Amino acid sequence: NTVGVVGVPFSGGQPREGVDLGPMKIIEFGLLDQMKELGWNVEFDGHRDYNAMRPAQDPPVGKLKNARFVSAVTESVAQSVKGYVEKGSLALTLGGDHSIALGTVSGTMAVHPNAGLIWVDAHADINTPESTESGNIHGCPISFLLGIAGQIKEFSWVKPCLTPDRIVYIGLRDVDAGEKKILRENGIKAFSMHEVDKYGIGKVVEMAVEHVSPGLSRPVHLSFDVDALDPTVAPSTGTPVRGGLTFREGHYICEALHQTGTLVAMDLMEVNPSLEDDQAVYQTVNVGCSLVRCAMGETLL
Ligand code: DIR
Ligand code: MN
Ligand code: MN
Ligand code: MN
Repeated sequence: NTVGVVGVPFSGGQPREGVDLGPMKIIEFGLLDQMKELGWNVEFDGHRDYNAMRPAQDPPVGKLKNARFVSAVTESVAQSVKGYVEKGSLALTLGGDHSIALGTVSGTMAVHPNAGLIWVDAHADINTPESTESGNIHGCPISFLLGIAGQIKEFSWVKPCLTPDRIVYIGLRDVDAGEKKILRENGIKAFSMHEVDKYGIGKVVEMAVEHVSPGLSRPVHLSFDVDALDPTVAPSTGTPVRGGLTFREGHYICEALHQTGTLVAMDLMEVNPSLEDDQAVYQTVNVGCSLVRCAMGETLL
């Protein structure tokens, strides 16, 4: 088993500096060796320098901030992820902000056009260029992937590659009014924290998997925003929201997805080592690595 690690030190999808340092911190913490200890062959081509891709001028495109920069970086990420997935490796992308998933999911879908997407997040990240209040593209990747973002020429490389029946959310609790309307109108399945409380995480994951990969018939891409976890568990992230997943609930999701044998790609996003104190950063990086290990087969017994 081979894992291809894509480190994406990029923060242009949101305004807070430092989330670009996430991949370096996670690798420094020892994730590559930890994966080797689990029996994986690890390919890592080093941290990219995306600064060379920053355009000299990047004025807002409608409300969207840094559109050209986000587009260039995510197009490159899509190629990297596609490369790993097409040779049968697990593509593991370390962010960076969640706009990067525009690239990772595009890369997976280029190889497995029918793959399911499990999006674990406090936020729905499904704003359109019209509905976004912040203009931050990390709140928008799903709308582009679904092809409901309209034609934005700066993102002409993005092919709609996702259908509303192949995405499911777990952990939502901070969804904009415009996003709620989009979720409703498209009939998108979502397990908010309310459903996690109601059914328990075991049942939620079972239902989520069955939704995007009925009878385990489709490969699965897991996109994990660390802010899905409660801020007491993962404090060092740009947009923490209280009332999140417990340590065990987050890990259970990863363990259970590993057990399905369907995982072809995973994203770990929004770890920001420049927020909060050293202890909070350590805790967040530590839990991030631990989630990845569980998705790669680490077990309690
Ligand atoms: C908000 C926040 N819905 C936005 N989104 C965040 O900016 O569109 N996503 N924080 O991770
Ligand atoms: Mn997100
Ligand atoms: Mn989020
Ligand atoms: Mn928010």
